[in-house]
Amino acid sequence: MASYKLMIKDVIKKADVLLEVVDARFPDETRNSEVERNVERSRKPLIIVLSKCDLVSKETLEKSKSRLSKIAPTVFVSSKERFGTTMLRHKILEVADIKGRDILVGSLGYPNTGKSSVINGVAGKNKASTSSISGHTKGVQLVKAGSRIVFIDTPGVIPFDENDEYRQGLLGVKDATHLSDPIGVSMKIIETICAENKPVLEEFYKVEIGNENSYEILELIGLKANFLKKKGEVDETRVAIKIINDWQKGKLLI
Ligand SMILES: Nc1nc2c(ncn2[C@@H]2O[C@H](COP(=O)(O)OP(=O)(O)OP(=O)(O)O)[C@@H](O)[C@H]2O)c(=O)[nH]1
Ligand SMILES: [Mg+2]
Repeated sequence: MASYKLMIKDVIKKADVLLEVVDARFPDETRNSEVERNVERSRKPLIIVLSKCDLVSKETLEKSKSRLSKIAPTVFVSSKERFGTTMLRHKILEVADIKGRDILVGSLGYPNTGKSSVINGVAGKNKASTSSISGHTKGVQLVKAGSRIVFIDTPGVIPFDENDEYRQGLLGVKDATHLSDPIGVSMKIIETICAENKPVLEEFYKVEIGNENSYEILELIGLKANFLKKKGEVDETRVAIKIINDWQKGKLLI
């Protein structure tokens, strides 16, 4: 799969400014060091966009922002709540040193991170097509966003490792029914939420969490929801699928 590397290089070559769109719920998992290295080599300005910030608490967001700001200017955006898009526009105009023509802004990132939605947020109109199904944007397309800015919308160009189920589950690239290990993925979701904002789990599933590990928490949630098998033990797969669905639908805010 060398074509995606060529596409990334081509977009970096054409653009004046690059956006790396990462999911604010797990910025580290959705950053890509190869993309960042390529942009650095090009000496073009990079802006990290923490997308879907409506799904994350202000505290978590500020922490991520100050951490990522050491790498590149970081802006958080919620296309859903129309938040941060003006800031992003200003940031683009600030970092680009282009006069007398439109600024070309390339948007890069994993599938489903919200690249097209971010572009629409800045453009103010639904010019870039979006979908909850990943891999929605097919070819590279140009989107004019008001005066002075033209975006290059790209498909989720970074391929996942075949074995990278966790990332695919967390990102909603594969839904629960297509994951081979839904229990493992749901445990990863539980771990992520526990590390960031445990009360969210407790309130949403009406459970009390002490020192339990992620598997034990899964069982607690199953017991509370009464997801039991015939012999009375917890139906872990059914609980796991529910947790993954809740997470992918954005019901569990962290
Ligand atoms: N809650 C929330 N959901 C969002 C936000 N932005 C995008 N989404 C959702 O995330 C999903 C993917 O959005 P897209 O903009 O199509 O993502 P993309 O990165 O362009 O995806 P591909 O083109 O498939 O790689 C859609 O279901 C959007 O509704 C946001 O700010 N908040
Ligand atoms: Mg897209």
